[in-house]
Amino acid sequence: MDNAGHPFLKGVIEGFYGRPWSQQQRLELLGWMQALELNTYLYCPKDDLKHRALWRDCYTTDELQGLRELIEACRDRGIEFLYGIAPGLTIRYSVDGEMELLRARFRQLVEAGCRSFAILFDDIPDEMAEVDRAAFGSLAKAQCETANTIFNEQLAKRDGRLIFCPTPYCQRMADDQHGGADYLGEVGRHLANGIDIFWTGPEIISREITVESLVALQNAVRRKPVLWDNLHANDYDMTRLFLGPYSGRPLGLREQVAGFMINPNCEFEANFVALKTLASYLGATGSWSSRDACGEALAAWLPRFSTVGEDSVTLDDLTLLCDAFYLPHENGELAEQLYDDVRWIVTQSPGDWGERQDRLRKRIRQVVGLARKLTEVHRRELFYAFNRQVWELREELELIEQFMEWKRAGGDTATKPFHSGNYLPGTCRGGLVRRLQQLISFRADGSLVPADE
Ligand code: GDL
Repeated sequence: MDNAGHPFLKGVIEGFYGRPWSQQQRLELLGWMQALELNTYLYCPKDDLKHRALWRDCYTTDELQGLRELIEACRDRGIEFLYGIAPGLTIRYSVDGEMELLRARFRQLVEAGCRSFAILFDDIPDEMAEVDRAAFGSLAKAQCETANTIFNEQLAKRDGRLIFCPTPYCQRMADDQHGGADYLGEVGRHLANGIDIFWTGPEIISREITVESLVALQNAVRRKPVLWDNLHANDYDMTRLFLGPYSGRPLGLREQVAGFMINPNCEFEANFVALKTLASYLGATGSWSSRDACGEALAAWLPRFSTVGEDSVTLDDLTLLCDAFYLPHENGELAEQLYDDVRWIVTQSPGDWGERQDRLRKRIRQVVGLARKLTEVHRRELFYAFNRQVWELREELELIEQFMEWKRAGGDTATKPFHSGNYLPGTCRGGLVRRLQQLISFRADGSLVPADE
């Protein structure tokens, strides 16, 4: 096992689909990272055309200037800047001209001051052109040789780092033999020792990552992987937002990897808790609680929510916001309680509501108040980051509140249906996607349920 004595990577990947962060947001990110002692930033926004679709073209002088500014800003803050390129959609591995174009791009970035890189072969078709198969035998070998050539020619002598993202980058893909039989074994054998590899865990979005799973992986790839952690990524479902803490990774995992890099929410401002709790996890000694770390992160985040109005966002408001948009597989405590109360009130008769009705009413009013306060936040990007989701939550809760009052006043859906003026057919909850979702849904175990079942 060899990770070539490189420093342990702790940081952020700008690696999601969708609108990349702005330059100003990136500079802000670097400030947060420096304060949190996170040491690595990887630039690889999927929808920067030159990162993937136009990987063959060099950057223009203007574009390069933006990257140069980031490289310098990283250097000033003691952060390693990594530039990521993803040629896998269209590259012909065996064609000399292709290698030349790749070399030119690396050279351009090296000249701009970048010394570390990532070459990404994720999310590409699981197939190879015949010429490539004839030349290399397998996709893994073609990709490894491409990475080795660049590394040996341009990076090794500069003490530059290269991270390789395999085509099967999680255990489920490897088990499905995505990328070919024994892809990871081939990577272990062919990828140069000094090159690192990315891994997202058992799944693309891994709820938990165990020490044992990584020991098995290390045996295949013959090095410790760098975690590409998608726990907070929301590009696959933009109706959601993940404001909860880093979690589901035991402290012992830190010895089994060469670094932790998170690829978080597309909305830059939504990532403060993710970053701060990652830093807290990485610095923890003895025991560590993700919920406690979350509380600390929210307290540190609160001043960012100053408003133009008299009414300020409170820590309890922020906890409610965070709990309502927590993690992919988990709601926060307050959201779980709110959900239980709503379920009870919707399904039981008012005589059995007990103390739940007051608690729920208070929470609904709090969400309505929070939605209003957020519209008054000075930092507009912060407000825009949540507006869509908070708006939707408020709408649903106000509907529930109306339904609750109607039920309490003796309303009975069996005799006289409830109507809300805000929910006219075809407006809220309308559109093709919602209708498709009603035709096909999923059980809790992930199995599919067609509408007529
Ligand atoms: C992926 C993509 C990543 C995306 C994430 C979440 C990797 C290595 N690649 O598969 O760009 O943001 O899922 O949708 O994770």
